[in-house]
Amino acid sequence: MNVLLVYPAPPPSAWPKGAFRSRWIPSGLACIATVLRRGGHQVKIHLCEETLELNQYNRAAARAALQAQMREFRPELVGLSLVTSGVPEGAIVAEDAKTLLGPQTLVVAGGPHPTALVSSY
Ligand code: B12
Repeated sequence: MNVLLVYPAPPPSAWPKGAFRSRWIPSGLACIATVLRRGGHQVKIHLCEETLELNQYNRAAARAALQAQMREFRPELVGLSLVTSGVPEGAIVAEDAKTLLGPQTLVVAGGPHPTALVSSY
């Protein structure tokens, strides 16, 4: 199965002192990608912050770049890793996945925000 793992970018307001882009690989998504690859799946990781930087922080251009990757890779499952501040962009990514790839596309959200919500019930 083709799996696209996406780390939506928190908005600039979530960052202290206006510093926006940090250079890091989310270890949670890296763990999941490793397990899936060992299971024989094709996995790509898309870091929205990186795409934003490559597109001079133009959100529309960064969104178009992720849409292009969806059209080319045709993932059957899109996994989102969400901190709370990344939820608004995560909703946009989920909507794009369903619109571009079809309603049968699985969209799964994980990470600190969903974990906190589940454990609060
Ligand atoms: C290390 C860390 C960082 C590092 C990350 C380093 C790295 N390489 O990953 C740095 C310093 C960069 C960082 C930055 C920030 N962090 Co931080 N960070 C942590 C910390 C201490 C550990 C995270 C971690 O690596 N866990 C280990 C990995 C393996 O676990 P994981 O990422 O949670 O992933 C697992 C599950 O969540 C799940 N999962 C994750 N993604 C997905 C996706 C799918 C589809 C599925 C099914 C499952 C799944 O599976 C993974 C494997 O078990 C947590 C606190 C904590 N105890 O979790 C805070 C924490 C995640 N950070 C937090 C915050 C707020 C931030 C910042 C927004 C702070 C800021 N204002 O700058 C930024 C966000 C950066 C960004 N771009 O999003 C909050 C998030 C709170 C919230 N409500 O969402 C936390 C929970 C701390 C807290 N209690 O406040 N952080």
